[in-house]
Amino acid sequence: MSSTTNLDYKNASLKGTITIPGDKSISHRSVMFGSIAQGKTTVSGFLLGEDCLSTIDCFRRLGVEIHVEGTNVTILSPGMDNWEEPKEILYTGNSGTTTRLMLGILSGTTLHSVMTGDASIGKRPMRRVSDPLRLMGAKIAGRENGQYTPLAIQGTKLKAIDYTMPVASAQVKSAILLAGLRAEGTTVVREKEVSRDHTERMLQQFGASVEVENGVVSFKGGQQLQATHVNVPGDISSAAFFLVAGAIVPNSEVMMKNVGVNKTRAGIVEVLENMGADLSVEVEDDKGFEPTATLTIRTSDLKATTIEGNIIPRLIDEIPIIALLATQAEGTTIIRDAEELKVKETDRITAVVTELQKLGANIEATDDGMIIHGPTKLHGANLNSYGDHRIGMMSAIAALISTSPIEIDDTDCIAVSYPTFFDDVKQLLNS
Ligand code: SPQ
Repeated sequence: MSSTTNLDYKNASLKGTITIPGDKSISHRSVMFGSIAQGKTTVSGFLLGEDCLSTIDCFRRLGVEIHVEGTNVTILSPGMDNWEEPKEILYTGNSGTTTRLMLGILSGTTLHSVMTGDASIGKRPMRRVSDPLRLMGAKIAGRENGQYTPLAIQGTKLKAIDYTMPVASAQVKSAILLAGLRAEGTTVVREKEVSRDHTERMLQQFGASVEVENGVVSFKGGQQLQATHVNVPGDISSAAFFLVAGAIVPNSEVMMKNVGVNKTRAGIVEVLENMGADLSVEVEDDKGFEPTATLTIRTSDLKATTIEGNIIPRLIDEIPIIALLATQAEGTTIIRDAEELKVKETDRITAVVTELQKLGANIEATDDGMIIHGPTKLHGANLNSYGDHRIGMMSAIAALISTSPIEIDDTDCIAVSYPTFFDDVKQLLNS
């Protein structure tokens, strides 16, 4: 347990423009792909969050030279086939994306490696990745037959599989596709509900040929990636906190430029629109590998909604902050089909419901989501982040509308995805 933060925002109002830091999912992948490709890859707009720094650290241990200057990153790689066998354990910190995608990448090398992360990573399921990788021939050992870290990987020759995803997960899909890079044959991944597609887009950006049709991704093994430049847009999952804040804090207007609005990530925009939020979306770039937009949100009269089915993977990380939004909407909001929340940095159904109840919200947990009756005035309390960045930020945004101060235990975890979060809150309050 670390830093406790006491937040006392009386009569808050948010005004101004903020720059949302780089997308976490794309930043991770830029380092992974830049390390796989031989030569020099440059990245701009990189997220300096702890999770992405863990990814950089892992690749440095594999002999990849990586320089970070502000949000610009230069990757000088000997290419995946020339990586060094790591002498130390690869430490993935709090990052599920690093752990699961690295598992796929390392499986197809000739190297022996061991990966581990923090206490939260030690509880997150890895069989969802190690099982399909083993079908490809991967040699992975770990606690409970490869379910939990530490994981030991003996790289080996892989063969392609045709895999139907049992859960909607971009991490599982990406791990299989990345293993498919060095597999013999064509790897096929079938999704019932489409999850974020940054891996498919970036494979193409690095010169690979990938087919995507009706939720089926096909990718021929043995392709060499070509080093390139990656421009990382602002992270919609981070923007989500200020989209909600702008909608629920009185007298507010918040503008965010250069936010990634890839359809497989932007479910929160649809939810805000369905709830009647005063939101404008001005598309800036829809030609590049990742589309971007300027988002402007103003204080809104909100009505309840139902969130279920195939939108869930497109907003899975935004559900904690959407739950707070729903406490301020007229009527009953239902969130279902979101059982994946239970295997994130913490059980996000239990954490969200417990913490919002402490503030006086009328919210109950269900097996696969939550039910929220609104609107309710929220009051102060002592909250726990459970070491989960998204729960920490949801709690801090709640403080902007609570009638008395909110104290949050362990806000250091916010640095995992949004190290400048409190600076941006301050900037909007002072504008
Ligand atoms: O990397 P990590 O710890 O798994 O991060 C989270 C988050 O809230 O930042 C989930 F806890 O985001 C995942 C997301 O939930 C990032 C991700 C990706 O980059 O591929 C995919 C999603 O996970 P999943 O399990 O649905 O594939």
